[in-house]
Amino acid sequence: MRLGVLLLLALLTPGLAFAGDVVVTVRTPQGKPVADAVVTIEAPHSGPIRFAWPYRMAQHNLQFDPFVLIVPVGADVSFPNLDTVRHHVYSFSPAKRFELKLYGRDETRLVRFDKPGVVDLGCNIHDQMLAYIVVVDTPYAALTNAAGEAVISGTPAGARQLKVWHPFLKAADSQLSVDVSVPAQGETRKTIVTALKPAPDRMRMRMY
Ligand SMILES: [Cu+2]
Repeated sequence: MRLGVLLLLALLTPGLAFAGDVVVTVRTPQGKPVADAVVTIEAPHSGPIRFAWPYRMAQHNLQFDPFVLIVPVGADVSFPNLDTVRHHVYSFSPAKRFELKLYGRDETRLVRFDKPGVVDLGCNIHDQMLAYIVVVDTPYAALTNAAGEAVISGTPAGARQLKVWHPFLKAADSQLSVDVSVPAQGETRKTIVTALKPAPDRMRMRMY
């Protein structure tokens, strides 16, 4: 009887029973870490997708912050203006076309992102302002840190496809795809080596 209950629990919580962590490092052929890369793995999941970070794209010191934001499909993203000047945020991307007409300090707008895809953001007033919202329909997603590392925890075990996207990645659609075998427990490591295109001139204020 007790064994039956345990088996039932294992069946009801496959994610807990057979899931591993995927640790991804993205770097250039010269060995430079690539920060702000979006790493995703497609795998079965149920229930709404929630990430631990805020769904927030601030404007601060005439820049967007963060540079790349991952949100789940259907997320409402806030766009607080922390500057004393006004901004006019827009996107022409197919995944989300919108504009937030001139708005001032401490004002916030909410935008819902209802389609997966990459949304390029700009500001009509400040040309150097550029950022990306990547709308995903998988909970297995993470952004690389300054060391070029991202950890996707609790991924269902099995043969999966891992995708890496970065706005300046030298590949079709700025994306690479590799196979990964996710263990039933513990972690697996993957290193992705990719060249980057030079950042656009208008972004020279950034570190890329
Ligand atoms: Cu602006």
